[in-house]
Amino acid sequence: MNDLERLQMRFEAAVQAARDETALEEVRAAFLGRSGEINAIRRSIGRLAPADRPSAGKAINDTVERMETVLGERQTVLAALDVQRKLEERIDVTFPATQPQVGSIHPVRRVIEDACAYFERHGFAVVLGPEVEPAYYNFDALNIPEGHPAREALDSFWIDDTLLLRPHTSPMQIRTMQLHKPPIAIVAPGKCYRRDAVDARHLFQFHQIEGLLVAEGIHFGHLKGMLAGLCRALYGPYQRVRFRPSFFPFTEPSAEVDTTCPKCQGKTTACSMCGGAGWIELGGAGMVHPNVLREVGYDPEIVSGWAFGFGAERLALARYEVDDIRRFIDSDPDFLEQLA
Ligand code: FA5
Repeated sequence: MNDLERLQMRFEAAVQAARDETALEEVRAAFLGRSGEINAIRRSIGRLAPADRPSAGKAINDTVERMETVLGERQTVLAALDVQRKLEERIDVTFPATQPQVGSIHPVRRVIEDACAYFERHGFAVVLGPEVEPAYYNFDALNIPEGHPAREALDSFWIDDTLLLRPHTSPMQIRTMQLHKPPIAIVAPGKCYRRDAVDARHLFQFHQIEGLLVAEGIHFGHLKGMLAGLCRALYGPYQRVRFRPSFFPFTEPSAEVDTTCPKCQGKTTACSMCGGAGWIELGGAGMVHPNVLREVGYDPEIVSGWAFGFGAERLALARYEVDDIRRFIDSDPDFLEQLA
C-alpha cells in the first residue's frame, strides 16, 4: 500500500467519524485544504525525477477526486440525518395536551354541604363532634339506659369498657345542650359506625346529619316545615314529606321521615328507586324527650325542641338515583365522574 492509499484510508475513517457538518469541514480542511495533507504531497512532487512527475500528479488528482466523492456522500448522509433530527425535535402544537386530573367533591360530601347550607340559611350553626364517644353520650344521656333493647343494634365497636365509635350523631344533641343555654339551633354532620352487614342500603361506616332546635314554643309543625324545606332544597321544588309513627327513646313523639320519590314523584308503580312505593325513607325525627331535656339541665315545662337524624348516603342515593350505597365507597372514577 503506497502513501496515497494510506492517506485515503485515514481520510475515509475521519469522514465516517464526523457527526455533523462542522466536523466534516474540519476533516476536509485537514486533508484537502490549502495547508492540508494533499497539498503537502503536491509540493513534494518537485523533488521527484521529471519523468515520474506526471504519473505522481495523476495519482494525486485521482485520490483527490475519490476523496471529494466520499466527502459528498457523507455530506448527503449528514444532511438527511439533520432533517430527521429536526423533524423529531419539532413541537407539534396541534398535539392534544395531557389533561390534568381534576378532582371533584364526593356526592355524599356535596349532599352534606348542601343540607348544612340550607340550615345555615335558616340560622342554624354547623357543629362537629368526636367519633369516639363514651357510652354516656351515645346512650345514657339519650334516655337509652343499660339493658334497654334500643341499645342492642347500636353498641357495636367498643374501644374499651366505656368508649365506642358512635353509631349515630345524636350524642351531639347532648354535647351542644350541655355547652349552651337555649335557644339552640344546630346541625351536626359526621361519620357513624355500626356492625350492620353491608348491602345495597347499609354500610358499617356511613354519615348522618343530625339536627336540633330547642327553644320556647317549638312544636312539631316547625320540624315538618324545616324538613319539607330541606327536601325541596336537595331534590326540587315539588317534594313533600311524610311522617310515619316510630320509636326512638330520645324523642316523643317519634317518626320516620319519608320524602316523595325524586325519580317518579310517586307517579309510577314500577320505579326502580322506590319500588313503586312513591316514597323514600330519609331517617328518624321527633320532639326531644323531656328526660333528655332534664338530663342537660333544661326545664321541659319551659322549652321544647325537635331533633332529626338522616343518613347522608341515603339522601345521596335518592338525589343521584344510585341503586347501591356501596357505589359511594368503591372509589370508581368512572362512577364519580358521572356525578361530578
Ligand atoms: C338514628 O340513628 C337516630 N339517631 C335518628 C334520630 C335522630 C331520631 C334524632 C330522632 C331524633 P336510625 O337508626 O333509624 O336512627 O338511623 C337514621 C338513618 O341513618 C337511617 O334512616 C339511615 O338513613 C341511616 N343509616 C342507619 N344505619 C345505616 C347504615 N348501616 N348504612 C347507611 N345508612 C344508615
